[in-house]
Amino acid sequence: MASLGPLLLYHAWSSSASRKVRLCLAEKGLDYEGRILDLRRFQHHQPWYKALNANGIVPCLLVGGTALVESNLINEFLDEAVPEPPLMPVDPADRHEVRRWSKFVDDVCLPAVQKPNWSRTMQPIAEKWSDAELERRLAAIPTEGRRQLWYRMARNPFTREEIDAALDILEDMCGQIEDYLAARGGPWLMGDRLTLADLAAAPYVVRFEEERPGHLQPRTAEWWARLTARPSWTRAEIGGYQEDTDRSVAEAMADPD
Ligand SMILES: N[C@@H](CCC(=O)N[C@@H](CS)C(=O)NCC(=O)O)C(=O)O
Repeated sequence: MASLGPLLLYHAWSSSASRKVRLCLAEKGLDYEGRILDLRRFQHHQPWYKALNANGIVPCLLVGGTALVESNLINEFLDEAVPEPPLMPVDPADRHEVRRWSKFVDDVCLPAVQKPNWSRTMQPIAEKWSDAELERRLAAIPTEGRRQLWYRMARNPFTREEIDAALDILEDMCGQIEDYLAARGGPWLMGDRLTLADLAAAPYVVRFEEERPGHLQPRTAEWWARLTARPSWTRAEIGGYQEDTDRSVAEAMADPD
């Protein structure tokens, strides 16, 4: 196996993007040191972290002295740097398809999953802020999109209808997984090999399963059982959403603000 030198992952246990990278590291059999950031204490908005990830979000993987950001790009980097086992297909059209899945997950499923997730973990904190504290918090957030999200948590939380519509989007993603498994014959999204597309979708399926249990269609349920039975699933330490949020809070406690 190619050696990358020491790896340091800044992440949060319940973060979908972090889970995706932990799955890839596990599939590649790579050891790494983990540093938990407590998103509810805004450790990701501190200047030292924004120097590593200018967007102030997790994950960030330090490889030697280089900070890698964006979970899909980190996973592609890992696949290129550590070729075995390969997690990208050989055929260019199939490689395009894997990237399309990764982009779809990031563009569509991530904003959807934020609605139940943030309502549960961020809203109870943000809604208590005074106007002065809100202004101070927003000033530390580097991107307009996340400023708007935190503002909504503080002053205009997601409605039940918005959360239900977001879960419908995740249900549609699961329907697309079913279609892929049918069209390509499984056992994985792209056919006979596990790829980064399976890893990209997995954190969103786990949240969908928690929010709407028992809704996976037959092929997707089998794919899901297969994926979660892999040693990498255990190694990536993906637990329940609340339990993983609490775990991040407890572990990050040890670190000063
Ligand atoms: N496109 C980014 C998304 C990363 C992301 O949204 N991370 C979330 C956790 S899953 C985060 O840091 N949220 C905290 C915040 O936005 O304040 C990636 O794939 O790395």
